[in-house]
Amino acid sequence: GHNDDALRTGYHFQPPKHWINDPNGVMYYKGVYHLFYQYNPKGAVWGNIVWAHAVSTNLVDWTMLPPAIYPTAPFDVNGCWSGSATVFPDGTPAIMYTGIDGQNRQVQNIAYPKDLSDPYLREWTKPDYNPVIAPGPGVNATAFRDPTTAWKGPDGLWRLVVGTKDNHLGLAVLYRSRDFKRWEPAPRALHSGDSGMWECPDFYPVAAHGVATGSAGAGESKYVLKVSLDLTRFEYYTVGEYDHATDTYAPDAGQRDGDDGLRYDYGNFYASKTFLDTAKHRRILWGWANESDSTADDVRKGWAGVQAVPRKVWLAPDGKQLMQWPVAEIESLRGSNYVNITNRLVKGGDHFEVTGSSPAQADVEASFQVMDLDKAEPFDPAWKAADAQTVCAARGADAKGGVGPFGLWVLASDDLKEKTAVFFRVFKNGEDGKHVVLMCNDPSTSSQADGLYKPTFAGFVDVDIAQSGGKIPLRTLIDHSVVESFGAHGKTCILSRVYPTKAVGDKAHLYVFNNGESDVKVNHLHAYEMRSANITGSVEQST
Ligand code: DQQ
Repeated sequence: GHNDDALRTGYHFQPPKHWINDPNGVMYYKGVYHLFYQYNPKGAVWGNIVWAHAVSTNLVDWTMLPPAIYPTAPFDVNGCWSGSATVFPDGTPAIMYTGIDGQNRQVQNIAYPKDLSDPYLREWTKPDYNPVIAPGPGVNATAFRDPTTAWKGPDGLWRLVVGTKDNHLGLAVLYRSRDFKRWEPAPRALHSGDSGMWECPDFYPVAAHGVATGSAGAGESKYVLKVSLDLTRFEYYTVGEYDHATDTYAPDAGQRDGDDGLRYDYGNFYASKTFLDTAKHRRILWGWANESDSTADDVRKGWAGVQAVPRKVWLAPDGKQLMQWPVAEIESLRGSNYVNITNRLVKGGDHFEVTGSSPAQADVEASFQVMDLDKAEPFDPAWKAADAQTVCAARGADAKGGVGPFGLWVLASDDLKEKTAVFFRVFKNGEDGKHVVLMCNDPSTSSQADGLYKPTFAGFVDVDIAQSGGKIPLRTLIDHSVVESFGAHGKTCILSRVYPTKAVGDKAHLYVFNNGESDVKVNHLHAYEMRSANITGSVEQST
């Protein structure tokens, strides 16, 4: 039989059944975190899209609520697609979302809470003056969607961005408003790029020190623009400057733009959205992880899609990339069942099992140390950022190397026929003598089931491993069918969906492996069993 229920997540957000995709309208309002998300109330495939709703006081435990926004009017009769929340200076929120209207045009609508005294903001009202932004002349009405959170400029006007395309040119088009009701297109797009339709744009000031105020005046002079590329189904971001005079954004010099650029996550992570947590002065990122089994599997399972754990995001000290880390609240789920390993050497070609925790639902933090960096193989200077995946796919976790592959086998069966490898590989650049670190996720042996999509995922890790004495840290969140990893304190992240048939529940094992020539020392490894999040309430609309 199938292990469908055993593959459901214990602490990654998912509703009891049916299809979910993009996180929407994420916000913090009067002590409550809100997560809305794209949801099909009728099945485990995309369709009939509404905004389902869940609330939490700790970003870990959730109360499920009935859909907050669903088709009711000509301006959204064919679907309520993605959008964002804006919290006004007086503390009250509004939602902007894309409605699919009676002519199947994509239009932007506004919704307000019906009752501000309801702490959960269960019901939302759509004013009759919707849509507030319709596709104007020259705008592709079937590619005009996903409004961002709005921000107020120095001139007092509100601004927001909508994703669109003009042939192959992806665009983040800007609209401005004095009253949040009448919106005018700006003469120029905020930014554009030759990468096809830009879905789910996100634009925000970013804090260098990890204390976000959301105000560009408060030392957050750098901005981040993220877009989700419909063509590749990957997301890219740049760090740059926002010129208020021209209302345009430009990536900093040296930032790779387009599909060779930086990604929040080099794995299965899409349609993400951030919000400012004014309670804890941090910016939090939500992203959707699709299934990588077949549609038939999803229909049989009755569910599809999860949200990645909410991640804190901030600017790396060098200002060149973002850092991400699971919100600290997730650690409250760490159980008493816990393993601690220190200073254990793993010789080239060896592996050992980490016993004593429950590794199907776990949080593993480790620091590895390469003992002989001189064993690093030469790095081909022609390899670009986009090639990390090609390199890791060509030289998977079982291919012997000089330094690495070393790391974890997670969700492994006792005979090791099933295992997902999360690992590092270190090369040496002949030109400048610098080491190049790759982080990879190889699910090619994750399951003995057929019909699964098992791509190798990989990204470069921008660290000086020689400077750190050969050390590289890794954190991996394991949750039955989710493997979500953070390399080098959150410089490189990879989420992967896997569907073991044997390495399930208490049959799952955790190993450390080293298939490189150089020995590797596990400086420390903490493996915590994770309790399940407390999920209450119901997504069902009461009748
Ligand atoms: N999903 C939504 C769209 C968005 C896409 C529809 C991204 O609004 O562009 O469910 O996954």
